[in-house]
Amino acid sequence: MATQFKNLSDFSHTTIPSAANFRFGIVTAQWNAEITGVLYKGAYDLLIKQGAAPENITSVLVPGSFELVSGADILLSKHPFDAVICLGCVIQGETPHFDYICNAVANGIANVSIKHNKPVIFGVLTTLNQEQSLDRAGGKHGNKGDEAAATAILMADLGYNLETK
Ligand code: RBF
Repeated sequence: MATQFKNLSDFSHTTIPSAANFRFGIVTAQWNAEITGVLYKGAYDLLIKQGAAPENITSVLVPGSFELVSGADILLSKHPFDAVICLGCVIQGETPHFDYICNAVANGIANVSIKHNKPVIFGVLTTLNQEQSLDRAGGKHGNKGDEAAATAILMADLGYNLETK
């Protein structure tokens, strides 16, 4: 697995800019809530740590990862967020249609991003079992939520820098 040798909360290879000027949406799936709750806390806390104002972060819940796509679409239809973070956890052993869900979510998130011309971040764990998810939700491989928030800030900053040039 790609993250086996990488800690998802280690950003020493890159500089994360200030998030102070940006508005973020966070869409979190309630399926596997004990894991997605940790992803959410990681993402929210990192945005705040990088200077985002709490009133500039809008958080919504959706039932499962499949609904992350429409959740992000609804958010971006209502407000001009600088980036939207989608958080979910799909576990293969418990999901017979694992491949369909993962493909639909990945393609759906990419399509919503293109539709709105805004970064929509794939903060979805797709693992073989619960242990692998726990390892990436504040466990030995860090927190995918941290990584998703860092990516959101980097992408929001990219858009901002291009606009102001
Ligand atoms: N949603 C997830 O976010 N993660 C899962 O691991 C997951 N497993 C599912 C397993 C089954 C058998 C079913 C029926 C749904 C599952 N879902 C899961 C929910 C899915 O993303 C979606 O919310 C529902 O299928 C309703 O469209």
